[in-house]
Amino acid sequence: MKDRIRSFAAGLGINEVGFTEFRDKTAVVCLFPYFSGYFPGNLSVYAYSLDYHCILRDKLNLLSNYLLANGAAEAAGYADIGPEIDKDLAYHAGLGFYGKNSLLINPRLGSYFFIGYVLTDLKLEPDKPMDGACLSCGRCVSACPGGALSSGFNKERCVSALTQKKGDLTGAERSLIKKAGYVFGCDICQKVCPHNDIAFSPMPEFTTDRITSLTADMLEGLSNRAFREKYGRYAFAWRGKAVLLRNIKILDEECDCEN
Ligand code: B12
Ligand code: SF4
Ligand code: SF4
Repeated sequence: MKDRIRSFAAGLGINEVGFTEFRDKTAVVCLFPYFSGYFPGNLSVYAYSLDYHCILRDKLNLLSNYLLANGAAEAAGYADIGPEIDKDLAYHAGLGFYGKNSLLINPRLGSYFFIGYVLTDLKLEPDKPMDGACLSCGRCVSACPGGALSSGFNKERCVSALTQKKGDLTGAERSLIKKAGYVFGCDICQKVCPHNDIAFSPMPEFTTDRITSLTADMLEGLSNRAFREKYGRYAFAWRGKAVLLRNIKILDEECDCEN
């Protein structure tokens, strides 16, 4: 059955599938490679394409339906908002190892992939965690603009988190966003990682409808409704227009934000 599931998933373009137990269920964990190149601009790579949640949901629904048609009484797909930490599931399903940048790394895909899974009542033998570890070169730790990786992972100093934080930012927080140069997300700890020195082959869904940069001109003057209509299908839109405009302005500021 596991081989049949893997070959059905391969037909959906999912080539990395692993199995693990979660509570009394089996998690069928899938990796979705998304790297489609570094483009000039101020968005991080994961935010270029149409919202990955929708892309993953559609594929996981098809996989769930396949399981339901093949003996499962229950099968439901999750990405980002499921009951378990996605990286942990993927790690236990043998799909990668943890990097010092706090991301899961797969030897064939590097770290530029999303994780999604289907929880099902089908009893399938769990896979084993993968042997292997990140090269521990420390490049991500040194390159991180906020020092967020110096001892474990410090969300408060991660630019990716700051670009999504609502409300007023402190001078130090604004300074970090300016230093990193991103309006949404941050790729620095993945860019420098030698595990990403590979030939990527992203799923085609992540290579179309790309937006790689945002400017104030694109957003100013749009009502919230018009913003949703125009950009609501992109992951960068979920925190709303005001947060994006704030970040764009930080990047455009001439001053040293800490003063
Ligand atoms: C909230 C969140 C964020 C927040 C905060 C992350 C945090 N660690 O708290 C912010 C906004 C910062 C963020 C940023 C990013 N995120 Co994010 N994020 C999430 C989300 C939704 C939840 C994570 C969470 O709650 N963690 C809670 C804490 C407690 O867990 P944790 O830090 O992962 O650590 C636990 C385990 O992972 C494990 N663990 C951690 N390190 C190690 C090491 C070893 C050796 C072992 C054994 C275990 C282990 O132990 C911890 C306790 O159980 C997940 C999806 C999900 N539902 O899991 C995506 C997710 C982790 N993010 C993802 C991505 C792509 C990113 C970004 C690259 C996006 C970007 N370009 O900006 C950055 C990367 C930043 C970084 N260096 O980690 C992907 C990661 C894919 C991958 N290859 O690993 C995920 C899985 C989304 C997805 N469905 O694909 N993210
Ligand atoms: S995403 Fe950026 S700020 Fe966050 S840990 Fe990685 S390099 Fe540091
Ligand atoms: S940059 Fe080096 S230390 Fe950081 S995750 Fe990659 S291999 Fe590990």
